Amino acid sequence: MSDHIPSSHPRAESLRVRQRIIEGMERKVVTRAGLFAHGRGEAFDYLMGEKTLPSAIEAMEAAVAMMLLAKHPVISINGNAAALVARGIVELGEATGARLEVNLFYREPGREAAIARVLEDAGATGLLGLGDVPPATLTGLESNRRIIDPRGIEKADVVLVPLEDGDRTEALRRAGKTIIAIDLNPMSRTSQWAHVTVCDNLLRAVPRMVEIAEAFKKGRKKEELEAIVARYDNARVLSSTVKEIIAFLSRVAEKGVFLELPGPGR
Ligand code: PTJ
Repeated sequence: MSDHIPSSHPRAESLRVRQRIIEGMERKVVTRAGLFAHGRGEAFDYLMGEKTLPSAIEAMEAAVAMMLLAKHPVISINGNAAALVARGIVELGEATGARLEVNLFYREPGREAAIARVLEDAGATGLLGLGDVPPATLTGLESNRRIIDPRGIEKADVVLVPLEDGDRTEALRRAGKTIIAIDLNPMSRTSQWAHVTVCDNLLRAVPRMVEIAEAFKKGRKKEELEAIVARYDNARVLSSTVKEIIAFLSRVAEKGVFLELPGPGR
């Protein structure tokens, strides 16, 4: 089907990404609501010019520093994340020492296995959240996301939640975890509840965070990582994100036309 997207199409990359989500849905990796979530993300990406904003880089550096300093970092994975950035997530886990846990909002028969397959094909080992041990429960949450792995999210000190529901971010935070979110919408409940919000497209943010992790491991001492975390303030960074979006939109408003969006990748 993606063969039908001509590479000369001005939005070819965006259409290919959309196709990955659709194919993910056909293979049960992505849930139907994941299509809406993706469309919402696309709209916010437009509003930031489909580019990584400076505030997102600051958030990524704090996020990576937190993950490298953590005792039990975990990356929580849902359908959209697996369909879009499976390999990147595996690399981020390797680069930061984080374990990978499948955690779904919409638990439908076959989905966990389909997501596990995609991740394992991308090189994942030791996946958590697959029901091979009795699960633990996150208190204060009624959705399926309350079902967590006792070896993973339950004992984690830092949890990265790419594309998340606000109520679980809140519940995880109340459970004493440090939460890192990747979410294109700076106003979502997840963005507002997280300790660190990377307001960027998963497609750009995850590979960039892998690069940052590799660079930090080579070039930064523990105290330097601690200093990055200590000076980070999510409210200030989210406020910068909104100002950067407004500045971009003001430039578009001045020009009247703007046909130079690069596409969702890098
Ligand atoms: O796979 P499941 O069953 O766990 O379900 C996953 C979805 C995504 C359906 C579920 O978590 C959901 O309904 O999420 P929401 O509440 O729609 O929130 C999705 C958020 O992710 C929105 O704020 C979007 O703007 C944002 N988003 C969508 N695509 C991307 C994104 N953020 C970063 N990168 C993206 N590519």
